[in-house]
Amino acid sequence: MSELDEKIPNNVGLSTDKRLQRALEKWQPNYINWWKEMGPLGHQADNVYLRTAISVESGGWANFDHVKMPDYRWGIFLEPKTEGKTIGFGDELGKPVWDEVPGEHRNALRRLIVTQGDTEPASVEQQRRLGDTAPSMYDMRNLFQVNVEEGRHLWAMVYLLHRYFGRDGREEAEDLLNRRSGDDDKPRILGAFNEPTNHWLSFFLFAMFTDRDGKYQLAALAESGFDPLARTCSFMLTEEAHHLFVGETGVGRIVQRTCELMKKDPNDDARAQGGIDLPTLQKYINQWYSVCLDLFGGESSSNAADAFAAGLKGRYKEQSRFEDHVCLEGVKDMTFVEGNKLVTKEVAVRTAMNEYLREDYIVDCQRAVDRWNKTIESAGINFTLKLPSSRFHRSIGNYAEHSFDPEGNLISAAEFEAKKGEWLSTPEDEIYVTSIMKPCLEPGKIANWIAPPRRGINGQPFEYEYVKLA
Ligand code: BYC
Ligand code: FE
Ligand code: FE
Repeated sequence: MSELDEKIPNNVGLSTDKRLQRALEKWQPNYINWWKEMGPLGHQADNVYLRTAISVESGGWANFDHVKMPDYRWGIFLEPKTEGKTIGFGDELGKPVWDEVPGEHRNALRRLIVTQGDTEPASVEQQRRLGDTAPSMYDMRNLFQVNVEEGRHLWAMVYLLHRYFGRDGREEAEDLLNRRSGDDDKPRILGAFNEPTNHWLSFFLFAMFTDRDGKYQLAALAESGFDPLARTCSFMLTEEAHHLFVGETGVGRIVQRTCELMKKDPNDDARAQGGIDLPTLQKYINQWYSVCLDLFGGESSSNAADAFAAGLKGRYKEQSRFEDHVCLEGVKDMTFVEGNKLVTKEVAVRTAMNEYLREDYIVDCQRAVDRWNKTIESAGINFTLKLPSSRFHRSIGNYAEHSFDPEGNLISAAEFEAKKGEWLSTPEDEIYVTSIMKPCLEPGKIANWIAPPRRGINGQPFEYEYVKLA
């Protein structure tokens, strides 16, 4: 193995691709500078029990060791190529997949890749201050694992830009290091990636809802007729599973602990016991879920129709779940606001592609909520967590300019303002939740507001020293 391949693990022939090497040689130091400036604050010298992908073979992408995050080996991996693969949907169905960027789709593809790439460093920026308030060493390690892998996902998109898009690709790759989450002048591209994530409740909901959007978007791009994009996204999905696990079980552990605290309290008041009460959790669910629904774009979208027609972005599990991959016939009923009423109209199937993806996402979210509710039920507590209507609190698409209650009823802006504090987290909730985020950094110990996990990472016990603080 060459020294370069050792430094940047890859299966893209980096050591023999001089052009790619030159592009990466320029970009990599800027990436490291970005990581040191915007990555986990105050924990760059810690030794963290991290999983590093060093090959795509089974086992090769899950190597565990204590490493300092700036020394993490960010690699470039594509799912191995399948010979004879054909485009799976759209106008070019059945033609061979593209190994290079087709000229007529260059701009659309670059835009998809840049939009995807932008989310990865954004999430690291959003989470950079969380290390100091980790509820346990186990959780701190999971946060940093997610962070380095989001860093690798940025590498994945930058590889595509460098390898397939020439000069403007290199410029876009630089810009991915220059935008900043929440910055007024140069914000990240998509809404949810500029939202503050100031405490671990928001972190877990982010990993639950926002990373889950990532799963669906990556799965849609994994169907792409542009084969390098499809293969890159397929491999990213193997890492994504852990992020979703962190989010879903993180919220699940909060629910469990809240139930325990309620039972301890004479008035069933989890807050009085220093925990996160279920109504507050519901508000944060409403907040993060609605912001993440926006990430799927408008319900009716000509951009989405064009991307499908061109064979660039498919549906979730396009190959295994659908028979008609052309979608020129048929319509989907969709709800619009007209005057002061909700009306149902038919939309061409291709134009509804964002909505189909969002619907699959919603089913997946509901499955997780049902599991949390089982915990509440088992504790004998009468409370049900709910996903709000997909019309509630939206900033993109059919419902953006209107107000809805969590059940999806159209209401006036004044009514929404009056009820907002019951439905979405308030500044007071933020202050309270932030106030209970006391770090708990002794191996085996856990903060009061969350239950410990059932098991540790990679067969290690919960008490394992997942992070050796510098
Ligand atoms: N915020 O036709 P429309 C992840 C814009 S997460 C702000 O309805 P379209 C991760 C849109 O650009 C996965 N602007 O939607 C998770 C368009 O602008 P123009 C991220 C928005 O074009 C956790 C206009 O509104 N991956 O990986 O179909 C941690 C109308 O758009 C938003 C991807 O998103 C928004 N939320 O766009 C780390 C995949 N939504 O044309 C990582 C790549 C829409 O009027 N992106 N706009 O200027 C795409 O597939 C699509 O671009 C979108 C939908 C999903 C964003
Ligand atoms: Fe990612
Ligand atoms: Fe992720």
